[in-house]
Amino acid sequence: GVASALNSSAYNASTIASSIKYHAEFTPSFSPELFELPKAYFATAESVRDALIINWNATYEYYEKMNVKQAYYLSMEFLQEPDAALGNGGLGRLASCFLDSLATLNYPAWGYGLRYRYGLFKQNITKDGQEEVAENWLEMGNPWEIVRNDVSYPVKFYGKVVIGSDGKKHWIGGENIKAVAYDVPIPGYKTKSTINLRLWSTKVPSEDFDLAAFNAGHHAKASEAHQNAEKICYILYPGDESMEGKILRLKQQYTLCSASLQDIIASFERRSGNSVNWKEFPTKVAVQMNDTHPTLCIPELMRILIDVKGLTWNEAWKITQRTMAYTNHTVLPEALEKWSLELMQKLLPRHVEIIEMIDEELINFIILENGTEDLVLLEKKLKDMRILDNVDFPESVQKLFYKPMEETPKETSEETLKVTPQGTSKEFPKKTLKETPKTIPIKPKQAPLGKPLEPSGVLLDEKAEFEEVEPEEEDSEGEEPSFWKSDPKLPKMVRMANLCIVGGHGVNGVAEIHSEIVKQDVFNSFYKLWPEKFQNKTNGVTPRRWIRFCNPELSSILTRWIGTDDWVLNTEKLEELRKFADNEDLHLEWRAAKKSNKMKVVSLIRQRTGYIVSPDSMFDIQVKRIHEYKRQLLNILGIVYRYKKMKEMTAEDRISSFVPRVCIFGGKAFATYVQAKRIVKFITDVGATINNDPDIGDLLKVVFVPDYNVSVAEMLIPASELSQHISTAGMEASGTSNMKFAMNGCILIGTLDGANVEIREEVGEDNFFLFGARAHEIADLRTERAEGKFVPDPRFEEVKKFVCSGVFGPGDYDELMGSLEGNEGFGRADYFLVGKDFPSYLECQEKVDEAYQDQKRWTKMSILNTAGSYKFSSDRTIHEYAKDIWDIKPVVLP
Ligand code: 26R
Repeated sequence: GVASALNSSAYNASTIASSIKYHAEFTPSFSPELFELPKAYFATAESVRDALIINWNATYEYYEKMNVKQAYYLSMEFLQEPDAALGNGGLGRLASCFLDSLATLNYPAWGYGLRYRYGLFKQNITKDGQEEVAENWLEMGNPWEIVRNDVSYPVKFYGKVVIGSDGKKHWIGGENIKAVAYDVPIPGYKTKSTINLRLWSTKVPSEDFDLAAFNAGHHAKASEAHQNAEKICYILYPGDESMEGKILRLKQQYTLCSASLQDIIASFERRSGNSVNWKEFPTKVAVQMNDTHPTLCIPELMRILIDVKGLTWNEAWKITQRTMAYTNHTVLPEALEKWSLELMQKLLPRHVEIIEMIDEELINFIILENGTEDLVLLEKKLKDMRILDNVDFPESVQKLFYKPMEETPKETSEETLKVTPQGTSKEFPKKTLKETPKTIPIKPKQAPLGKPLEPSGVLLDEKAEFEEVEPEEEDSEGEEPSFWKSDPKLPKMVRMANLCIVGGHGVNGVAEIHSEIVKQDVFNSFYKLWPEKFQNKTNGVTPRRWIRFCNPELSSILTRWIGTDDWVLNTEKLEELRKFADNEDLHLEWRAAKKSNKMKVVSLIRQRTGYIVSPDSMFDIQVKRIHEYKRQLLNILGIVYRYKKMKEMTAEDRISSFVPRVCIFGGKAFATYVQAKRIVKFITDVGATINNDPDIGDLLKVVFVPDYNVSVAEMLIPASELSQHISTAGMEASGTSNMKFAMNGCILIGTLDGANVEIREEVGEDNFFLFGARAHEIADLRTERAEGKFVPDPRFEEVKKFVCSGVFGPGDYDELMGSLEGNEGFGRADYFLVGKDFPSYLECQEKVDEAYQDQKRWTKMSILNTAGSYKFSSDRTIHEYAKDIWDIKPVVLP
């Protein structure tokens, strides 16, 4: 009854009310006596969900019927609030913005992820800094999801590979679980199109319960399998210091890949009817891997196509490459995923065979492309590009370099190159070397497995060969292990990004400067080999959530001045504000809206921290994950410097020299990232001192808002006047909050990093506070520091000394301040160049104060930020992915 009421296009107060009443009564999450807020929320959400299901079904049926090409966005994180914090930060929130744009723009697309039992931890701030508490988002149930008990797939781990009677390889799993689908409908804005976010939850296959053990009283043993299956979806990013933790993470990644691909393939087969043509798979399916976390899709698709569907290696390889594409979201070396080959071999033995084969083909291809003329270069290429790291080269490849004397070198290397019979696909085209490979001095007895080549390509002499070459503990630098022999002391690894680049047709960075770094630096060897694979897709954010929903007051101003609310869909319309940038009526309205948003944050801060701040101060905000490269330390040291200067002045001078500011921080530190947690503690200590200093009053407040998440962002961003995006140049892939801030009329202070570069171009350089070293200068600056040639600005020395003097309490800041020294003993020697950028940061902050003192000028800058932000709608980004990577077209429901 409810469904049919909602099915009619007549949504009116009475059908909506009766639906809510229905759910309050018959969807039994709460006891019947009371009708309080949580119950009202659930009943309302469920009634909205009913309406969404109707559109979801219509969308699904239509796509199936039209059999159009679909894009599938695979992500370990999706970050939506208030309910589902299934993510960390930028990457997960981006995925959610993309779903909003995909639905709104009528693209046939689905998201796939995992349904973690606990989202990212809740952050408490105590006197010791950050404390993590489990975030039990499913405790009361999730009114938005629909469990599909009939949509489940087996996922297996461990076991072994056997050759079947059909002569084919088969993987017999040692541990079996099943992944069950939970669907979250994602409605588009002003369209019927409602797409799906399918989240997998893991369970034990039903037949696996050990009834006998349970009845015999071995209860723990009987439920072991359940626990084992269910723990895969317990939490996002389980600690991976232990072996257990590593296995769990790999199981998570494989579960996402395997279940999603089985689902995608089932849909393809269903849509193909009786005539499944696997060659058409890439014309119906595009899979986007959100960073490397879903990389196992590549060997998994290969495995299914070859072992289950009976395709040849070459057929499967072409299909896989044309289907998959990869987005890179970070260039930090420690965040580039590597997995232990040994671990992967145990957990996924067949996948490792496939990865080894891909690696071997890649090696052969690199040798063909480069020739063997320049062995030093070849060595560098192979080292850079191989998927397997620290793994012996296949014997066939070693033969290419070491030819036993008896074997006369051939005119061409045809023979030697026929190492992999599969190496004939177009994607690894087989080439005949034009020239005879360089003749290499040969050791008759000890050829392939003997002494390594030196970088020059010449064999070590006899003496060295038989000498004890056990490297001494202290100075082993001299004896680098050969590039084609593994070093037994180091683990063998699988480099996931390399596999993604090789196994897909597209690789993209997330801002122009980042994509350039990907091409010219991090993956340069691949770029030289396959320039056509590399693209840029500058990130975007959805204007529905990040303007229209979170900032209703600004939204109504925009609609009134632009003359239509069309800007919610067509953000280019925001540009029309430029004409009114000097209009005093607009200025009045603009400032009033900002003030009203600030008032809400005054309450939020009071409620969450107890601090009372003035809405007349400038709201200066830095919210993002706490990370050294994001340089919250630079910000807080700037504040400390400002505080010190204030203390040195008379009250009168203080008031005339400084603009009153509320400096707001927010963000979570990864639970095991010690230095990041020290930064959190330091910020709160500085706040405790300054906020209680009667000399300072409202001139300066420092607030750390605990548990920063999407909901908090929705309040802070509309209230912001200045926001800080101050990473060491070259390190922030894009940033996405910078876009949200600009849209909401906030002025940015930042380095030329990530999307800042493009934001500054769009809003105009007069409307952006720029400082700091440029990306191309960083390497030399680091060398300079390491060599002790850097002369720090006296203000930097002054501020560190002040911190260490104990003004901020008895906290131990040695490690924190020490990390900023160039001295030996403190490992990274100010790796993030806080000291280098400190003076230009201070000078830039002076310009900020000056600009703010002229409110007319500031308001104009603010308007021009909103007006210039239209490029950063995720609608623009999604159109680009659809056209350049996925080759999909909008499909509007009838
Ligand atoms: C598994 C582990 C290695 C891991 C590393 C890094 C897990 C998660 C991450 C998160 C990274 C990839 C991330 O969130 N990157 C951010 O992506 C945003 C969206 O593209 C960018 O805006 C932001 O600059 C970047 O840091």
